[in-house]
Amino acid sequence: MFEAITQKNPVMIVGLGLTGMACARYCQRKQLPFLMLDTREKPPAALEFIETFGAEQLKLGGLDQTVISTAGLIVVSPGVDLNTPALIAAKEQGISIVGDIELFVDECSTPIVAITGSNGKSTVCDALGYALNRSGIKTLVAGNIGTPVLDLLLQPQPELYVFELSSFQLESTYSLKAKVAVVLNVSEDHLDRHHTVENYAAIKRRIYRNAEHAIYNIEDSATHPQDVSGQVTSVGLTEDSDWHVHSGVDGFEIQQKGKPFLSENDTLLKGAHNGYNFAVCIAVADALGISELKTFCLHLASYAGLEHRCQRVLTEDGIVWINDSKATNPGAAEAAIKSFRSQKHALYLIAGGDVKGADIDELAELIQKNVSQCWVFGKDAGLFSHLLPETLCRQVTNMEQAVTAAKEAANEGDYVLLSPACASIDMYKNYQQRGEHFVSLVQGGKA
Ligand code: UMA
Ligand code: ADP
Repeated sequence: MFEAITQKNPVMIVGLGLTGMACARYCQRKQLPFLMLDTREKPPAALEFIETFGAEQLKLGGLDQTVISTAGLIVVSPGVDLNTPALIAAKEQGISIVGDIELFVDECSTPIVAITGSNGKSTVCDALGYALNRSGIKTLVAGNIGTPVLDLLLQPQPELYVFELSSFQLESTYSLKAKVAVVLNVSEDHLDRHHTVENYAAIKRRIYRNAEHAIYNIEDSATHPQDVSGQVTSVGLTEDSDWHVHSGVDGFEIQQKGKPFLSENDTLLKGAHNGYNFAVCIAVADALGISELKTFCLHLASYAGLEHRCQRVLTEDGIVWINDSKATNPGAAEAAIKSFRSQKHALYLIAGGDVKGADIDELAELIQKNVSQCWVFGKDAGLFSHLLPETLCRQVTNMEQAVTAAKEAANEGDYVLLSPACASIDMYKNYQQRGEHFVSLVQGGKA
């Protein structure tokens, strides 16, 4: 991969974010000459880059085709579209274009569990890391969840890596040979970049290439592996799946051939979608050959989950406020509504933001059947109010107005769910900031 790199034909790192900084550190460690390029005039990490590597290696404000054409290798950040004209031209010229995951797998032969899907990636990766480490298997978790994989090479090698991989990362990865590869589910997301859901799903399924063991969702045909030579395991709600998420009056129970392994009564994390997530974790542990699966399940039971994913907000008003700000696509919001709908209490919803080209018809139907009132704001709020009756769906200008309205409407015992179905980027820095804003308004008393 590095044959063409010289002082005159350096590595060109495209995108000065977390990944770009990790790539620059990697090149410096390997003494590879490199330039950093970013389309933005002022990418957030510019100062940090200049302080660490100097300003000469930095080119901001666009991808100059003449500069790029001299690259010995191009390393793209996940946020950079491979269909950018300068990158298409470089590819036609024969310059290799890879992402950070490709650099990592070229360097490191420690087994990797690779997880992708539209929803549940971070929860599954984090829960796996939690339960595997407690089961005595030294595991490091990284990738789309937040830590760039190349920075792991600075740490002592573990026994196992668990990588969360986005479609953006899989698009620039060619040589991954995962020990276990999983596609959790596919629902509409990132269509502004991948254009069709078929294309998006095909990119996700790339994770199965050369995998020793593929795990898929039996109910979701877009996750089914095709032409894999390794072992294959199914997880799902139907009894004929290898790992079956049985749904009963007390919630989920995870079974293998009718034998129970873990039930919702015992887990800190609730909801049918988390039953599925845990079943995948157990299937992964089984595929890894962990003999003490019952002990592994006990660890899963004590896993408390990540912030901003169907997280209960502590309040004294008797209303159950749920922060699900990480629901950045319709599929995630649908899972939250299904988890919290009930005959016993009213369910209120706060949604909206940037829907990234996804279709919200099914979500609208679910809202109509299960939600007493919803408030929407942000870039694509109009899409919701177009599909839903005015009495059910009110367009507001911001989170303050939505929380104020919810406080007026909800009574003790009712649920108010922030599950936006949209990215936050039109009004917030990220989903964390949106979630924190919601929590502060809910807890602050005054919205
Ligand atoms: N950008 C430009 N010009 C550039 C380069 C980037 O405008 O030249 C923009 C991108 O369009 C994007 C932003 O800058 O909006 C950041 O992109 P990046 O690839 O530089 O981001 P990093 O800081 O390197 O973070 C990336 C992942 N970001 C994306 O995929 C957009 C992080 O996932 C990941 O945690 C990190 O690498 C470490 O591996 C975040 C994410 O939003 C959480 N992922 C998407 C998702 O989960 O839905 C896929
Ligand atoms: P990802 O990393 O894929 O974005 P997260 O675990 O961060 O996944 O969860 C993102 C959103 O998806 C949250 O709103 C969460 O409640 C929801 N979610 C988690 N697991 C699932 C699942 N298996 N199916 C549908 N939605 C899910």
